[in-house]
Amino acid sequence: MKKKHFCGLLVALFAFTYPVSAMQDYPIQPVSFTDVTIIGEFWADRIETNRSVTIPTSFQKCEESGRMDNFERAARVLKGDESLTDRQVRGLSFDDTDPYKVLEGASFGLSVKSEPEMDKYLDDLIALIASAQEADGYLYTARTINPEQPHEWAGSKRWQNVKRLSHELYNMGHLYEAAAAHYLATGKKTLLNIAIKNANLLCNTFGPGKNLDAPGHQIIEMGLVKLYRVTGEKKYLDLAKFFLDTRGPGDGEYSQAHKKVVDQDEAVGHAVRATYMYSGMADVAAITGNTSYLNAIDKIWENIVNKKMYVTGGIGATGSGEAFGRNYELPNMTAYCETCAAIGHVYLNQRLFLLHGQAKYIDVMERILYNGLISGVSLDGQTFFYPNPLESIGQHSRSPWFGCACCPGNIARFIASVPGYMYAIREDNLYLNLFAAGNATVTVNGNKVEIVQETDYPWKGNIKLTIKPETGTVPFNFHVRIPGWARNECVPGDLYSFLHECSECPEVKLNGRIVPDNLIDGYISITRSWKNGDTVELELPMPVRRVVANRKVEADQGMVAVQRGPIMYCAEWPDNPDGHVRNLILSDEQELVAQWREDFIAHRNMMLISGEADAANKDEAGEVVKTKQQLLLIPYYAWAHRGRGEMAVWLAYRDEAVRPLPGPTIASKSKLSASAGKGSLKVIVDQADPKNSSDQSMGIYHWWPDNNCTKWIMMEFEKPATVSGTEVYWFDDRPHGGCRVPVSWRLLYRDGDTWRQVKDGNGYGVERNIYNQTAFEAVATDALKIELQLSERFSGGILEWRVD
Ligand code: FUB
Ligand code: ZN
Repeated sequence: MKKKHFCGLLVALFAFTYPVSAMQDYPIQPVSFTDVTIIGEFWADRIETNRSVTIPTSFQKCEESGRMDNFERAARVLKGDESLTDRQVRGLSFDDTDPYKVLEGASFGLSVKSEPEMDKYLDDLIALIASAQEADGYLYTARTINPEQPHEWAGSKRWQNVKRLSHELYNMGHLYEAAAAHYLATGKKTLLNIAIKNANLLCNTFGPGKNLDAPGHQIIEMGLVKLYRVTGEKKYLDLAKFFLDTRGPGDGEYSQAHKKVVDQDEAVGHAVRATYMYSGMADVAAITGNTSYLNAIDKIWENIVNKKMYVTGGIGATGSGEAFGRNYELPNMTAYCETCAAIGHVYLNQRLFLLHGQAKYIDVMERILYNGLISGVSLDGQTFFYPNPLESIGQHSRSPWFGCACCPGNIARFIASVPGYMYAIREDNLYLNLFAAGNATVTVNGNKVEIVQETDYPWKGNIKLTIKPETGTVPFNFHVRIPGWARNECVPGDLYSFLHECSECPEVKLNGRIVPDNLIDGYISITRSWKNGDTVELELPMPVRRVVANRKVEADQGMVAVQRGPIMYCAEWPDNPDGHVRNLILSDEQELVAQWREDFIAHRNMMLISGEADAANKDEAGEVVKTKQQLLLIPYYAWAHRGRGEMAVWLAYRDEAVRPLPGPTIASKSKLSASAGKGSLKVIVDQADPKNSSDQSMGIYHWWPDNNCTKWIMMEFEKPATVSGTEVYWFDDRPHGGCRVPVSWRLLYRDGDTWRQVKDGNGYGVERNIYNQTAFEAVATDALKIELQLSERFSGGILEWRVD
């Protein structure tokens, strides 16, 4: 296997240790990414691509999209520059966070690799940020540019909307995170001083006896803890705790303000806000010993992992509110699984591991990392996913940037720090959590030890570790994680399981001799005085596994997903005959084989899975016909690199789950067009019957958020036909969504160049949960058109359209 080198540790001038020594913190401490060098192709490629492509292009996007200009205009306003004519606040109230996040990622990069040009770029950017900070520390361009007419979410006065959408504190959370990273990377206090000035303002503004409002979007809590760690100023920690304690009850699930944080036991509301809050609770609990926070986040973790997590590790089932769904509500095509939420989910699991020392958190973290998180950025580092769905009919594609660009910057900062998730230390205990070729320098009980890791993980399950104490022998307990997937445990809990037991067992050898299988908390522990050249070898069998979901997950019933090692697979259109994959049936008997492929998607090497499947198609009579064909599966993270088309993580293996291709009907063979809306029009003629009007599982075509207007959908037949009836299944996602059945509609047919209404049309129903039938006088035509009137307050959409 080809190896690319990631140059680590060239400039480890400032190690990532907290300067304030006697501070209580997580009982287990991660080994800083500055002390871990990855050379293994999988992550080295990601990290290098992030450094050399994602970070510079994200900065460029921030420049092109006016995000830097916002700081510049705010600065000119503060200087009283009368020549500034454009004082209109545009974009989103949290656009400042995008440069902050990329700055954080770039700082992480500077911690391991000297880049004078980037260093200078950051200096200039920091000077720009400083110039936009108000005299008392307030920093929020969405108001400073035009305090009389700030951003519509900002509120007319400072903090007025802080509980809702102003994001004044969210912006600062990201600033503090960037400031800590920049300071630790470069030793410069330029950004840190900006953060401190702002944090002091917050300490004077918020707290008991002052403003009691909770932040509408969390992250300030984590940011304040980082600021506390680098400065030792306890008031920042106290403010973080205050922001947690002042939240709720009675302020809604969206921002987790429905209950006091310590009373929460279910993951609800906006998934990014939620995971940032739970992570902030873990941080404060680690430092203060607050057990009520711990009890709450332990229960919430159980809820996520047992009831609300996708098999890719993604979270957030619904786009409405970018939120967690109900327990077991995990639709695939409409899965939200925001990239930022995957990152927040990693933060939470890492923190729970640092508190509890159990590998089950790393099992979840690994699942997120290799699947639903890195799917958020293309292999060339240039395009991104915001939601990461598990199924597509071609409506999804990556984008180089977004109006709401929270995800690219988050990726940029996260990927740079990945080596920091591999090892951890607690006194004389060294934990090995993630596998990647490279080396790490750890300090166990005051002794420096180098660990060299040789492996082709995640493609091969053999890992060789060579231990090299700097001097003499060093006693410590080496805890080597045995991933759940290698122990027949797909996930901790019962949300997903392997369809079949694997009889091959993992094996650990110390200096060539098998170590007894004394698994504790997911680790095999070896206690000894380690001497130079000691080796630990790990053999993790990696057969292809079939995964099934808990019976309560309706969306996955009768379906199977494929996993090998930590990687989840999917079927994508370019690799399978006719470009259809949602109609495939992967029977239980079918053998699946791992197949190494070099220079494949985006010129990357990867393990594929091949076999055979049945393709299910309906014939003219509507009967399902099955045909054998080749099946090729690719790692889920690598999908959507070759244009739009079908993709599915879950494939049917039982009859009830089969989704045949539509039979040849007038509708299915027609060309469809409509007034501009969202979704794919193909779904409305796919002959998949919706369960009800809010069933989005098969896709919808909708016009949200448009309302109070007329829309149309047109069906142009392959050849003229005589038609006399039609059936329409309307989309309606009441009570929470924004779509309802239309107020009225009519059917037109094409007569030469003219559209005429069908004669004696009766029906025109606008009922929910049924096919609304309309019969009319038979007419020979080559096209039909529905014209519908959306209601005054709501938008609308369509699930299925049949023609008789
Ligand atoms: O509100 C700020 C960010 O924008 C959230 O974290 C994302 O979910 C997106 O809504
Ligand atoms: Zn995001």
